[in-house]
Amino acid sequence: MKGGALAAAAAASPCLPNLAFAEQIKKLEQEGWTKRPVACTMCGAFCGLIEMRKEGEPVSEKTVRIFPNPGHPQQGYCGRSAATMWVWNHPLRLKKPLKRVGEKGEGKFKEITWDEALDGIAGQLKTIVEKYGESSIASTSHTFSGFSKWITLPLGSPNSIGHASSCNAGGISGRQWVFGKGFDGAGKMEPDYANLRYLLLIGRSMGAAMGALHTLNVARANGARVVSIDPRMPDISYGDVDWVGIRPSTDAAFVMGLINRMIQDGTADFDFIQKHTNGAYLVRENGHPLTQADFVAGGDKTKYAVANAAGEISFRGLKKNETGEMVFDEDPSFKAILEDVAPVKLVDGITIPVKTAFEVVKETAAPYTPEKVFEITGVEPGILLRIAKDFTNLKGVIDDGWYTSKNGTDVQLYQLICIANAMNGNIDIPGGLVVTVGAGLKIPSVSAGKGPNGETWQMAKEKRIDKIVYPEASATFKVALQAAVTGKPYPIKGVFFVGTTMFHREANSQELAEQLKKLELCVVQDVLPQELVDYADYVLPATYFMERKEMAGVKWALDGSIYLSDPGLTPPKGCEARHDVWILLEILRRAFPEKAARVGYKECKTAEEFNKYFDAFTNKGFNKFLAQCESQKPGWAAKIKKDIETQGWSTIKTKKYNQYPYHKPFGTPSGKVEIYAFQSFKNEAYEKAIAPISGYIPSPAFTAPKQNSNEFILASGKNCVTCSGLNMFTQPTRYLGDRTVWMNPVDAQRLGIKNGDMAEIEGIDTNYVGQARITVTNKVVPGAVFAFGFSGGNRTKHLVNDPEYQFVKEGINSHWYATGYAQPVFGNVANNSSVRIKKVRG
Ligand SMILES: Nc1nc2c(c(=O)[nH]1)N[C@H]1C(S)=C(S)[C@@H](COP(=O)(O)OP(=O)(O)OC[C@H]3O[C@@H](n4cnc5c(=O)[nH]c(N)nc54)[C@H](O)[C@@H]3O)O[C@H]1N2
Ligand SMILES: Nc1nc2c(c(=O)[nH]1)N[C@H]1C(S)=C(S)[C@@H](COP(=O)(O)OP(=O)(O)OC[C@H]3O[C@@H](n4cnc5c(=O)[nH]c(N)nc54)[C@H](O)[C@@H]3O)O[C@H]1N2
Ligand code: SF4
Ligand SMILES: [Mo]
Repeated sequence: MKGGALAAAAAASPCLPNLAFAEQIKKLEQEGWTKRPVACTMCGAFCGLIEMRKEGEPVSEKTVRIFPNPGHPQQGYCGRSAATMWVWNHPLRLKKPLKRVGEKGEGKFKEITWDEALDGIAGQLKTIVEKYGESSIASTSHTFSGFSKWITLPLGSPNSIGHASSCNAGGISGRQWVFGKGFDGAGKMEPDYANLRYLLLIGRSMGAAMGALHTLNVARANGARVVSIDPRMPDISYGDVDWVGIRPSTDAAFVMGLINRMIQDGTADFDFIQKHTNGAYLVRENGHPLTQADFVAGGDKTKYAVANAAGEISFRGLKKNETGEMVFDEDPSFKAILEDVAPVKLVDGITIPVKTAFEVVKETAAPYTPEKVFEITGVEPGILLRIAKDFTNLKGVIDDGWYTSKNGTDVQLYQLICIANAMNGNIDIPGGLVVTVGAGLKIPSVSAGKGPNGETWQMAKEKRIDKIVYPEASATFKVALQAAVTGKPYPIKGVFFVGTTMFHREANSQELAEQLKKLELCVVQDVLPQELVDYADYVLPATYFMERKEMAGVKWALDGSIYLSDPGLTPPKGCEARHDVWILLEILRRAFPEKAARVGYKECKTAEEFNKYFDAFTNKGFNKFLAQCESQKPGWAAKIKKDIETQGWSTIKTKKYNQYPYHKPFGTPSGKVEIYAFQSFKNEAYEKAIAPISGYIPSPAFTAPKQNSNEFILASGKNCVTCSGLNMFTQPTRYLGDRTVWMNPVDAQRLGIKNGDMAEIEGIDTNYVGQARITVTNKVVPGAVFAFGFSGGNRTKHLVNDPEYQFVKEGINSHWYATGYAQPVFGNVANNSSVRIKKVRG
């Protein structure tokens, strides 16, 4: 396709139809291959794929081919999805239930039958629950459709805890502090990739991340400019993306430098700041906001004070309208000022000096001159000035992140990133940071105290364990593991790990290994023998996404769309893998049949029986959804059904721009975009642990390395092949995966290290020593080293003894060196660390 045609196609649709693939799919169809829609979970992002199958022949990687689903709102696009069939009949695939026979961590198992495994686990579960209560049982997973909750919640334990503290918790929390509850979750707000003009990626590799790369490429074809700020050069930087190297953990100084320039140069969107942020809201000298209650006896503490040039005071807040919706309650004609408010007289007769929230932001940003930013970050002053100019001229957007568990200061960084976006006035406009719409499809499921058929029950009285320690935690599973050792805040005795590697997910591997050894019951459900398996009492072979049906909303797209994933494979011959939810409910039923009944579950012996039970929820949810759509627009239900049948997805709601915060309030206390977080005043502990706005904070997670020595910050991340627990074992990763540690030539020369040398890598804080080959490359900044997160460093023992698969053990796992520091309020964990490096041999 020529440039013009490409641009035209892109303009017509946010999803550029992938013609080359569409043609191949069509050709195979003509040759008699059948077509099925699939939602990919090779990394858990659920991108839209197409599975083509040569019917009548045995299933293999030759008779099943995977393509991106052309036109899908979140089109699949990566090397890992291409490796899908290498997993299905992988030689190391877990085939039968296993019971540990050696010590924990040793990896010695014997094969047992499903009945033996399920009865054995159920017996232990019952004993533990009777002794320590339901809450002593926890479960966790990566996303994988939230299967892990199907044991804990019906059991009555609140401890169904996700993986966020090692993934996107920093981003979620930073966003929560600026946009509030309801806008903080994954996928609730996104950069409008398809309509971008200018995108700053700060610590976001876009290695294929969350299905956004395809849409981003549409914008790039349309001339959008992309800048990557990263200690290492990510693959996206090949071609037209500008890579700016930065010292790890110093990004807040860079963003503050940007905010400072926008204010000093007058290029910030002051009109937006005045009207749609809390910038004009008055605060006392101690930073606390002034409300109507400070000015009027009996005044409302949720109505915030603003002033105009004449020194008059007005109040802004929220109210419910006639239909019960929250709307802004303010005088739109009142011209609130952002600076230089005269002292104000309060209800108690005292006159006090005041500032605006904007002034606090301005003062916090003021020290971050280009020179100061250079000193902290290593980014040249000229580059900062250029980026500030382009960012404001093009009304650019800074990606507000995905993998944001790096340095322990991530919440503050992502808060600043959201603030910089708001000060650029690009919230909820085309090419900005926008609020997505959901499709509204709800599949009945289990939640705390509520079953899929309307059942209700009493949950255990304890609070979710991580919330006790980190009150605003999205999910900090390490608290449950700590409790296995300390018994505090209450004991955890048994854990179900449903599709998660733990060793490649969580910081501080030594601590993790010790915690796992303390569990009385450790059940691991997986597809492949990753390192966690070695610590399990029982290992249970699970089906993976190609072997089950699912319907849900498309996860990370602006429009509200729904998808069907119906790959229709069954596990290969000799593999007794079963659906994760069946495994969990069968264990529950055998231990507590009355609790399994809470979700309407009775014994299902065969996979077919179980699918009937489980698919009924999907059918019920879908039928209800169709009826709702039909009542809104006759004929719509038939169209949706046809879409699903022919393409595997259907778009239900189209994103409308200019809604938040122009007409509808955000979830913050003020309803505005809070460039100064009022939520930090929720209580004194918060105020100490998370300022309403912070500048650069050196990482509290690791000892800073000495400059120009053999000490480095070790950063990690992903790319298109060397990632995710599933992919680690596949042949593409064997040959394309990078299990080396990257080092800048300047540092390598000082240490006498040549490209390919074997080096010893020792944790400064954890003292762990590992070995890896060094790649000497300009693709990493001096003073930092880089290793991919999921490529090697897998220490699994007996189950991986096939010489073909020794490659998974090469290299390091950056978690050997990370301390496991967690932010005190949000509990997001830091995965970066500091290490010492010395050459071992050439
Ligand atoms: N290819 C691939 N794609 C995936 C996944 C996968 O496993 N592989 N997993 C999915 C998941 S779960 C997620 S959360 C998303 C994540 O998608 P992204 O958010 O794009 O995450 P990463 O690819 O890990 O990129 C993180 C980047 O941060 C850089 N970095 C590390 N420390 C610092 C620092 O201190 N400052 C700065 N500026 N940069 C730093 C790393 O070098 C790396 O390039 O991707 C999803 N998609
Ligand atoms: N150093 C470093 N650490 C990181 C990251 C990084 O970039 N660098 N990234 C972080 C991020 S963003 C995340 S999300 C986490 C991810 O960390 P993990 O939660 O470990 O995620 P995955 O690698 O996707 O591992 C999924 C596991 O589930 C198995 N599996 C796949 N499908 C199924 C299924 O259907 N059922 C069952 N039972 N099992 C299944 C796979 O074989 C694999 O072992 O790691 C975090 N940790
Ligand atoms: S980014 Fe790749 S691996 Fe992840 S869901 Fe999408 S297609 Fe699959
Ligand atoms: Mo993630």
